Amino acid sequence: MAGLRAGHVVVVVGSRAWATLRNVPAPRHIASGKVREIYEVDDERLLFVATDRISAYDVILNQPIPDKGRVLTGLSLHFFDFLETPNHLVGTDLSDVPGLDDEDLVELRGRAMVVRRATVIPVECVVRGYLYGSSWREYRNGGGPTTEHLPGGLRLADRLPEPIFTPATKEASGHDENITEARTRELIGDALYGELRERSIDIYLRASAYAAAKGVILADTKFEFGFADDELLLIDEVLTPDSSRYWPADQWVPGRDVPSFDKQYVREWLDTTSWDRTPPAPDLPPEVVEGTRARYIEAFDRITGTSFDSYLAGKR
Ligand code: PZK
Repeated sequence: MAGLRAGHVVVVVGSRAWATLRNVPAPRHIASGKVREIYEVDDERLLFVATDRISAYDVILNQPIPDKGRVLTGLSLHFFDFLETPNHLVGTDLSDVPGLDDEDLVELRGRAMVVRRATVIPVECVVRGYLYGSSWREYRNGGGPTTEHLPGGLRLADRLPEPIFTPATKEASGHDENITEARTRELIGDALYGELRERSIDIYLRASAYAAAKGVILADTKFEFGFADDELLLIDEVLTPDSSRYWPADQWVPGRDVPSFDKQYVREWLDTTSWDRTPPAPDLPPEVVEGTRARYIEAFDRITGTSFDSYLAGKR
């Protein structure tokens, strides 16, 4: 949130307070992800913010996609509600978050969640129902951590006999590294491994059945969990297009690449340029920004069965 600045004071002219309206320091910035930011609210709570930044081919593009962060936050809220599994969401009311001015509230509308502070478990809980991405590359190249429990003879994008739990660790490089079941058990212990696998696969099964009813395949997804007061909570964003691979069901052909719901449009434009996929990316023309935004909103409407406009209308 560029815009959270400390040190403003209320200016009183006559009996009227105007202006700048920040009589409390701005929330302290805690962490930046590629496309998300976290701020401190108090000892127990954080402000989780989804920005409009977008990455493609692992590079952050120069142009934000207006409302992308609101679409992703709306999808996370939708699935926290649908799943009814213990999670970190406290709410979206920002009126009792100290240090936000009117400008911040406008910027944050629909894109911020107040969440419970948790101790983050250092394992990304990936569930895969289809063979794609890094798992397909491991499989094709003779096997790796994610393929140790798979049968032979599978093709790219094949549906797996049953969903598999394929944890990864966040590396300093920013890339996730797939790790074996044995390595995961060493890192977090057998008891927690069993709980995370069961929770993750259960959530995947329910979310993928939900998506299938809307004509959407949830190919794979990544969850994070944390502990708060000894309770195991689902944290982070959930089942968004940034944390999940969503495919239009009618575009799925085993053996072929499948276009991603949200990013295919911008990737196809990038592929028309001579860009070598190293930073910086080429500037997106306005019509590509607008077309990408439309795809995110279409994904929201299709997956939630509601409208993004009605979601926003409900946020203040
Ligand atoms: C937490 N991240 C990932 C990094 C981001 C997000 N409920 C929580 N309690 C404590 N810590 C976190 C959470 C959550 N969610 C998540 N880092 C810390 C991350 C950078 C930017 F937006």
